[in-house]
Amino acid sequence: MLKLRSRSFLSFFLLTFPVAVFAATHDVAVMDNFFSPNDLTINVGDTVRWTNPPSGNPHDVTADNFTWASETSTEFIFSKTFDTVEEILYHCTVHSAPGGNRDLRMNGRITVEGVSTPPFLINDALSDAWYFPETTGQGFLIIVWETRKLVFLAWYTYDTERPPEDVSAVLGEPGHRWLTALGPYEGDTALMDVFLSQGMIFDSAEPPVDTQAYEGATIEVVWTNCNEAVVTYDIPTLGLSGEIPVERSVLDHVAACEAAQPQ
Ligand SMILES: [Cu+2]
Repeated sequence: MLKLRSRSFLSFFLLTFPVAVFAATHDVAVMDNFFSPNDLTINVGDTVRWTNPPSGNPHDVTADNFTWASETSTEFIFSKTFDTVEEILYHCTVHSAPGGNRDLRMNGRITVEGVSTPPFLINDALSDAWYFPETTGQGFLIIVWETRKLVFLAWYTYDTERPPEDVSAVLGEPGHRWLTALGPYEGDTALMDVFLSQGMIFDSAEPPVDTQAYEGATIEVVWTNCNEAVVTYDIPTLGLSGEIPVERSVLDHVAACEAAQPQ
């Protein structure tokens, strides 16, 4: 019974701990007559807690611009949360003044820094079928090779206008088009050159494939998370460019992708 309860507690702890680490409390001791530490770098949202111990002499914590202050007392605990990126200078009004040298006098500094979220990292688990729900007739097959740091993309789409009524195809329909793209990636972004394969017939070695790069054509894919990316295409020789927000057709590999992100 006891074991079960400790396990429940452990699960609770593990589930709640990641939330708790985002905002920290930093302690500063109010000494005679200095702050320890007197120079502190914290993240936005963190709290600083100044403690003047019971046996202390009268001190206070006062912003150099006088926008906030603790009581002046022989014993206090004063906490303040900092929600904006800024540098704060403070002092004790009993033993110093604004702008005093903190290494010689009772002055301190807090540097509040922005919390930078780590960038999304492209990984193998993004390999999938991607599409834009408003244009379901086309889609993208994307493959990521992490070891080679390459992304391949096949865009199954259509011509820019419908073929004439009298144009026919044996297999499929004459409006079908597919483009391929290949290129390196870094962080959340893959930048690929666009290729056009042509000249072949169905399941045959002859005539041989003629694969050509579209001159200057690029496709860039930027992922924002494990199920959202923006495909930006630019085919300058045809005057075609645009952005397509895409998502996966199924979500089976989202968990593996999320596991590959930095924590
Ligand atoms: Cu003081």
